[in-house]
Amino acid sequence: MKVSIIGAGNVGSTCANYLACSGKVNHIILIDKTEGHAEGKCMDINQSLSILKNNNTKVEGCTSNYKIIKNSDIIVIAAGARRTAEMTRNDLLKINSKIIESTLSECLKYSPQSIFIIATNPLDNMVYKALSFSKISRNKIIGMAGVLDNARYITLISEKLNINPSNINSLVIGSHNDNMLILPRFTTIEGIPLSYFMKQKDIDDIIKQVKTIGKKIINLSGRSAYYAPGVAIAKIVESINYNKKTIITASVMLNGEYGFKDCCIGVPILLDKNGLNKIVELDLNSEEKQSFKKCIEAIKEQNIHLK
Ligand code: LAC
Repeated sequence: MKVSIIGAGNVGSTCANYLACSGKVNHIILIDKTEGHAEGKCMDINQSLSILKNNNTKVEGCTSNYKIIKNSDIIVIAAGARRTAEMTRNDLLKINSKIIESTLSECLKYSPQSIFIIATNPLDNMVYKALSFSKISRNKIIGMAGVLDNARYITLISEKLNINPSNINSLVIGSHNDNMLILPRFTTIEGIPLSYFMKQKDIDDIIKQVKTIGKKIINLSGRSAYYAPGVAIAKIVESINYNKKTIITASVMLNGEYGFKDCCIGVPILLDKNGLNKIVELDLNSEEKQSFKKCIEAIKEQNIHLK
């Protein structure tokens, strides 16, 4: 399995490091546009592999020469600018849209058959851009956000109740921003509804925290999150690589599901070795439908600026 990661920033290199150290992938390529950056990160990762006595994994770094990604099974796009104080969301949208375009054109030259995982923000718009620009089939472009948002939700529940997070099953769908839909009625602890363990007031408080925890991490650490985002991407890589047939939440193109089309948004999907196998359509209640529609409208409104 060959996995190429474009963008050796914090998210891309955390993902590469996890995939390498866990021994899940045996050939990893890291590419960055800044001279020497990816090469330096790879030296560091390869030294970890020596400590771990892992001789089966090869990690190679390279500056902007995409030839090295030839025949990758999976390509992760973790390249993109971060919003600075003087930038609007639309400025970021336009800058990152151009980065998705230039990165994808290079990737498609050398590895058109790959499955792509997109991690660049604003996530749902960038997945849409990747699909409309590349015109490749929707099953091959998966946006990572839901795994992260679910992990944040699960972590908060687990901390509040002092229960092992692996017991908790949750569902967070919609857009990867404050509009996201956190669905407590689809949240269970070993099959038992969350409401059995927690008062509505505490559930509401956790929902509020999930929506703002990305900002809290920036405020506390001075950087946007990267450990959990990097591992979340790696989990998607692993699920595809081993054809695990897992249900995860990811941003994919709707084609009539949930009553919408021409929009990428977080929904539960069945993931297999070919990427998106199918979208799981939930029977949302009227309030949830309204919130989902609000997400769709906001994403579509932003998509206009991608053109
Ligand atoms: C976050 C960024 C990584 O949610 O999207 O922290």
